[in-house]
Amino acid sequence: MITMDDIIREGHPTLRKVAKEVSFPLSDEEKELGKEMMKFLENSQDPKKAEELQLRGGVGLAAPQINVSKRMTAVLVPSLDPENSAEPEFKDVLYNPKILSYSVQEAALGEGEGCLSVDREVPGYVTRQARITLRYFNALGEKKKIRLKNYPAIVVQHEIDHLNGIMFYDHINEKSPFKLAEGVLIIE
Ligand code: SB7
Ligand code: NI
Repeated sequence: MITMDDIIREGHPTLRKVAKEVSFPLSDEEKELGKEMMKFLENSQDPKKAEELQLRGGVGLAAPQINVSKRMTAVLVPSLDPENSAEPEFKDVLYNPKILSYSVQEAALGEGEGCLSVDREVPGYVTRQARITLRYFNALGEKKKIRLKNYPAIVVQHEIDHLNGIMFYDHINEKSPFKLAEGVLIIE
C-alpha cells in the first residue's frame, strides 16, 4: 500500500527528470502500480482512511512522486456536486498521457495549487490552459481521447508536468505571485 512515506519530496532528483514512456502490453508491475496509485487517492479522499493512514488528500498522483520515472499518473477528481452525483468528475490511470491541444483561454485555481511532494504552502496563481484535449492509454492499452475543462483539466496539467520534471511553483510569478494576465479565468 502506498502511504505518505513512499512519496518523495522536492529536492529529490527524480522529480526533475523527464519520465520514460511505458510500452504495451504493460508489465504486471506497471498495472499493479497504477492500481496502487489509484487506491492511494481513494484512501486519501476517505476521511476515515486518511486519518488512519495519515494521508494528505490528493486528486492526482504521478509515478515520479513515488520515485518511478515512468509516464503514468492516477487522477481522481471527485464529483463537483456530490449531492447530485456519486460519479467522480474524472477517474482513471493514465499511461503515456499527451495533451494534443490547448484552449487559448487560460485558467488558474483561486486557491493556488499544492503538491503531495511539497511540504509547504507556496502562494500564487498557477496559470494553465482552461481546456485540453488529452490522449492517453488506460491499463488495458486502450487509446482514449477526451476533452477536459476547468478543474479536471488543471489537475491533469499538474500531473503531466510531474512527468516532465516540472513543479507547480515553476509557473508562479516570483516577483508578484498574484499578478494575473488579462482574461485568465479564476476557478473557485
Ligand atoms: C491542485 C492540486 C493538484 C493538482 C492541481 C491543483 C494535485 C495535488 C496532488 N499532487 O501532488 C499530485 O501531483
Ligand atoms: Ni503534485
